[in-house]
Amino acid sequence: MLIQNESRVKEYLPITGLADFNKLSAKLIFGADSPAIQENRVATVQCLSGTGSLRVGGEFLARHYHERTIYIPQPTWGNHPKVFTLAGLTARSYRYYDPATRGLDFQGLLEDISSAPSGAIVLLHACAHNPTGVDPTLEQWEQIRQLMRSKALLPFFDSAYQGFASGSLDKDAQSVRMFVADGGELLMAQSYAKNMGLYGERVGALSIVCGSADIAVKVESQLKLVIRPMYSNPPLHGASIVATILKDSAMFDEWTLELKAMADRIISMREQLFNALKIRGPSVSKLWMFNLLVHFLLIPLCQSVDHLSYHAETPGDWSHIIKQIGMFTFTGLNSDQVAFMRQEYHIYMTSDGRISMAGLSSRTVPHLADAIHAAVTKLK
Ligand code: IK2
Repeated sequence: MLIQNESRVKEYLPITGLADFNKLSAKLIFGADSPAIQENRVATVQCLSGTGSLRVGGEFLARHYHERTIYIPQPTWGNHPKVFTLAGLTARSYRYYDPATRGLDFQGLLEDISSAPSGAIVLLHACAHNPTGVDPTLEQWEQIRQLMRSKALLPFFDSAYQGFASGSLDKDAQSVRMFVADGGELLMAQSYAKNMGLYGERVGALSIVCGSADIAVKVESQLKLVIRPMYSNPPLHGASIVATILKDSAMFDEWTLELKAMADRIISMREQLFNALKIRGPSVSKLWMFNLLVHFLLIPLCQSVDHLSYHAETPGDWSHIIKQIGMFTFTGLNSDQVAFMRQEYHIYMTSDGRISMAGLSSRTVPHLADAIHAAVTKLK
């Protein structure tokens, strides 16, 4: 549609980007009925994807906010500390992931956030935490919200995966909307890289929810002063794609269906990998033949075959693979095991053991399960 529209031009956008895109992006994350939007308390600027939104938000805070420390989860996306430090903030970490349970270290998180100085900034992954795939429950989010508001801590949400965690755009925005509903201030960095597949278009948005419409106007004006010397104005094409889709109800519906299909496929990959690890031992084709043999020959002979251990489970508890959320699984493999898998199986992942579930297919799951099985049995 965009290419065929001959009236389209390639003029510069305003410093704050495409107005329609900004409005629709705020609506997408905060909800159509968001009180903050209705009261004009949101200043939104189009930025260079999620990274650019974090950087502009970081520089704005370093210039104008009274507290320059930002608390980021441990672990987090590797770029976070660099983005915020170069923006002029001091990055500290709060406990997030518990390697023992491969789940959330909720107690550690609450303790660390409680001991942050009043007014400090806290970076929160809105959903599908990268790299762990571990998200707080809604009840835990509520506790985090209460604690942060009671200490006047400033939430800075990073939403790089809206729609990818549950398959529902609204569900994946619930954490953010809880904080907006209490009327307090927050920053929000949005990326369309993953959920619209617009990686290279570099399209995202920074929204600052303010205390009043008057403050939002001033904040927007100051954001322009951050952006103008940084990159002057943002790129046009990606934002036009997003605005076109968000504006058109038929295209929007089609997009949400595709998102759901993507999220469901990722969930199915998690189940397939988990099941493959449970039955690992002989290779899948051999196992399949073995299963046939067991079912057709041995079962009639031996009714207690269910108790026979005819296939070896991969050692360890792998239930985190199906419990974790979103695109990434934090496997719990150590760096030696990761190196072994690279060397022996040509499987490539970050050295912290993170794999992208989106990169897996039914065809490649058995190879990965073989490699994990070999790695954890050979290298403890
Ligand atoms: N924030 C988080 C939490 C992200 O995961 C990302 C994207 N990461 O990309 C995959 C990887 O390198 O691990 C971003 C922000 C920023 O993404 P972008 O600038 O592409 O929108």
